[in-house]
Amino acid sequence: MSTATTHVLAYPFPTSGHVIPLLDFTKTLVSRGVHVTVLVTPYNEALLPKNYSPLLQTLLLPEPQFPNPKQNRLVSMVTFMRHHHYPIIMDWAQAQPIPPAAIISDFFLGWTHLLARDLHVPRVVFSPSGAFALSVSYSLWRDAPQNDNPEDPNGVVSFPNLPNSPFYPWWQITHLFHDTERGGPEWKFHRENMLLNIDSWGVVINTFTELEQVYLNHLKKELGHERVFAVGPVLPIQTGSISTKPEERGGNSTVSRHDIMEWLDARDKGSVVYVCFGSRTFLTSSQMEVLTRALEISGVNFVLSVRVPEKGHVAKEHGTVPRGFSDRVKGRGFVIEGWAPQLVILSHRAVGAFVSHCGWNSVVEGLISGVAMLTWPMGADQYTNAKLLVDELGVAVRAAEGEKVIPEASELGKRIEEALGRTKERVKAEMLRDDALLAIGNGGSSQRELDALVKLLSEVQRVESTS
Ligand code: AWU
Repeated sequence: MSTATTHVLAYPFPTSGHVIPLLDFTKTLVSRGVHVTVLVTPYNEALLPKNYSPLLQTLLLPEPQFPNPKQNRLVSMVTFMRHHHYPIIMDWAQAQPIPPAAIISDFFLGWTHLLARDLHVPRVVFSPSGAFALSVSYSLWRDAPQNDNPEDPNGVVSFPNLPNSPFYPWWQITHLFHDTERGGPEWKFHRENMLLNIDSWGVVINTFTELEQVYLNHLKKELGHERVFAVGPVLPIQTGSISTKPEERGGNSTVSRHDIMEWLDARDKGSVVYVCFGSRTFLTSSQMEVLTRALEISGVNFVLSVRVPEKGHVAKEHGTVPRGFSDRVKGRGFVIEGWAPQLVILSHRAVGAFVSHCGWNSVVEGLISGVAMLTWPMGADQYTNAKLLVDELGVAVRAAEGEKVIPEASELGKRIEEALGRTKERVKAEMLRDDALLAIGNGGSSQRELDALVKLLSEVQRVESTS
């Protein structure tokens, strides 16, 4: 199958948790001879490796602006992209000697389904979240279930049409659904984008069949077609191990690789707990207080990575590492205030457990590392991801939930310490790691799904070029 002429557009939503997996996925397409033009903004252009391949090109688009500070930031960004990027992409695509055969775009950019229709090519949704979370999101925005008691944050929202009929207290539903006035312009904008995702030609998900079979089957049934491709984990992995090349995936680390590797090398296998809450979460003061006390009480070796506001960005109220904490844990605690080389840390033999907010990239990275996981979801799809890990897969233990369900520091410290033991969760996590490595190995399920997608896209290209 000739893929050399297959040309696709890859259009990430410009935040780390969405750009990182789509760029990694783009590289797997290029490795199959597909020509990819990545639509980048100046912010995420820096995340692209330089001179990666002649098959990997970029089209630079204007950085989203936020003219109306009162407007929901995500709505503002997507609105800007739709109004300012759409015409540029249209003109550029129509001027190409080999027009793109498809647009692969983040699920926050549902409007690209309309752009693809104008270009007479299929639009493929790229989901940086898993199949369970995508199933919940599609059902939430399509069916718009009511909280049975809107005034009560603990009112239950259930999803009876999904496998295992999940249900959530209202406060765990993505804030995009209930922070914007139901039926108001922002709510409708999100809903329209999500409904356009459902109408799109196909969907690529950073997951693997053995991990989310029931939800992948559910999506195929709901969407009425088989074009649901589980191609993950889409990490920069060499066969059998996670890439530890110095390339700083997702951003420049605040600490040198040498320092963190030297610190980890000096510790026993599986003796370190890694703690990180993704690229967007700021802990509140009370969360930081309980977490740092728990790490002190637990007595474990740990690497704690916490976000600090970027220069010039005033973050909402956030917790800071308590004064004297680093001194009190000297010798067993390594604190990173900024950006950690997460993949490098997780793949180190010394790391045995991972306290995570359950952002989907962190979930996938934790699973491929075979570490026991402790869940502390904070928002977005993370409560669903934690439900999958704890209740359905049994590879994780609940540490806490957002700001509402936080154990005493002594109890949290106990859970952290126990996670380093030979727990049943760890045994299952190691089995799932093996499944993940098989999935992306030669002949694995994710390789087969990716081959099927590339074949379909090359056939679309042929039809397109002869029509
Ligand atoms: P991750 O998905 O773990 O978390 P967020 O950044 O919060 O991602 C969606 O994107 C998630 O499903 C959502 O829940 C939403 C968001 N990283 C790193 O290398 N160093 C750091 O210090 C911190 C993060 C990397 C990490 C991962 C990514 C974070 C898809 O939360 O390895 O790849 O940044 O993504």
